[in-house]
Amino acid sequence: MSSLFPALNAAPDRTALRFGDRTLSYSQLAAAAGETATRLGNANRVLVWAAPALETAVAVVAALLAGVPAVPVNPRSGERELAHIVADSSPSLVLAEADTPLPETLGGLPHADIATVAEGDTAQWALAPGPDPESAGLIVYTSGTTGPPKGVVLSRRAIASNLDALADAWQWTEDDVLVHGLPLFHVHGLILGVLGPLRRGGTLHHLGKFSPGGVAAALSAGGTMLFGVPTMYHRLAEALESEPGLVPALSGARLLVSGSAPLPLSDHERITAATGRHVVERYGMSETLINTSVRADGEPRPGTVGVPLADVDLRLVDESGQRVGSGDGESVDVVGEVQVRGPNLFTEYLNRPDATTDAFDGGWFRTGDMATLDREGHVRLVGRKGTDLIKSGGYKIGAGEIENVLLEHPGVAEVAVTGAPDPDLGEHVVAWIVATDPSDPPSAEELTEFVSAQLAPYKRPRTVHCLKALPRNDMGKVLKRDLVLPEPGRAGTV
Ligand code: MLC
Ligand code: AMP
Repeated sequence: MSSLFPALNAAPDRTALRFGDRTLSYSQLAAAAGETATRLGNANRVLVWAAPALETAVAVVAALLAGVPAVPVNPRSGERELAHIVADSSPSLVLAEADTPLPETLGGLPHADIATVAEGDTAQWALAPGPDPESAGLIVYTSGTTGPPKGVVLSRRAIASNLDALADAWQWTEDDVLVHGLPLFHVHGLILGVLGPLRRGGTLHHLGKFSPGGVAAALSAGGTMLFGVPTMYHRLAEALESEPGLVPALSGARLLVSGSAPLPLSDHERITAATGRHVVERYGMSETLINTSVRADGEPRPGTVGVPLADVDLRLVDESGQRVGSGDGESVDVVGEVQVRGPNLFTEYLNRPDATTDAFDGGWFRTGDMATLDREGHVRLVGRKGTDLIKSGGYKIGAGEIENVLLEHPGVAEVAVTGAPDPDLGEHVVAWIVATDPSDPPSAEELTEFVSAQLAPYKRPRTVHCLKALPRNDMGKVLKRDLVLPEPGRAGTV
């Protein structure tokens, strides 16, 4: 296969990465990644401690050059999810920035520092022909409705073809400077946000941590594209008047892209009214990378996620498995589940053959997202099939994972976790509990801390309600759709 990153050789002097004041040109990145690749030895898989730092980008490029599948992990993972990822992916070693204190949960795995300069001659790495395109490039963990997160195996072919399809949709070139402050352990921030600019031979300017001021400064300093989750665009919309320089910075950008969750029309409208720019929405998933997008050369379509990318087949299917909403005449605007097919799809869930089989309908991947198609084929997402997945700040959170942790608290007899609408986060996590001793229920703080010891901070319940009983159907299944407050702030302990 040709190289995933031709610019490592072809554009040695161009800036590849900027994190704060630290930059690496393509030749410096080739040297640093080559040195890091040398440290991988015969690793079968490598866990990358994916802090929002330049080192994470170097480590992932190194693993891809060496043909060693990389497993990026959130450095703020809780003990339980980290232990699960280590046991499930059985990496040979951990790559982390020098002097990073690594938790005991890593169980004494060998580790190597990520190099930022070459110590020996590392030129061969960037020149070597890549391994088999069907081989695994990255394994990204994503929450499901129940149980622990699943490892989504993404081939080098899926990554390369999807980034090239996005370049076509967004007219993304080596002249682009991409700005974002996304985390580097998911598809959005890492694959699109780091590997995307590097595949084009352009530049990534990462903010370290998202803030409207950081966005204003980076776009004013030459940024041409911005990536963010809707919470980030909401915060930009809120800051349009107060943040100096933000309006001209956004107005001057070539492309503003939102994804990972729905961007409310009110935020679209506020940003467009102030800046004259339309935010472009695209729709993806860990398992599929990006399926659809509003095109840079197309009409702005707020409220839709655009059209399928080149090579992506998309169809809507009803409950009985029949195709609906083909966009022809009467089936326009009929709701169905989105199914997709194409070179963008993942290979499998690691160690989960049954889950992999269940995820497919023939060659089509069942996304679980519900949508309609309009007459021109634009996709409008309208919700999800189940209630057990929550999107908060663009993070996917499985209700079952949090319920399992809370059930281990001695003060909790029963629990259901749901997502409640939130103007900033899209949804926030709510726990509904029945206390073991109703006269002495555990406090919300105690339960939140209990969860945060086991899971990443963003999975903590923001609200806890104590009920006498959970609403259940005749089969005993909790009726989550009935778990809504009659009036804001009325029921239970918060
Ligand atoms: C959270 N916090 C709590 C809490 N819950 N504190 C007390 N009680 C609770 N119940 C703390 C957190 O630890 C954190 O602390 C702070 O509150 C904020 O939590 P947060 O949830 O991280 O929010 P915030 O920092 O405000 O960040 C918002 C955000 C972030 C938008 C920057 O959510 C984010 O980076 N989202 C991106 C998600 C993403 O990349 N998704 C892509 C998935 S891929 P502290 O100490 O940190 O301040 C995908 C495919 C596709 O979906 O299509 O792209
Ligand atoms: P993840 O598994 O974290 O990759 O999340 C994938 C899910 O995010 C999808 O199945 C959708 O439900 C949601 N999603 C991604 N992009 C969008 C978007 N632009 N609008 C609405 N939902 C989105």
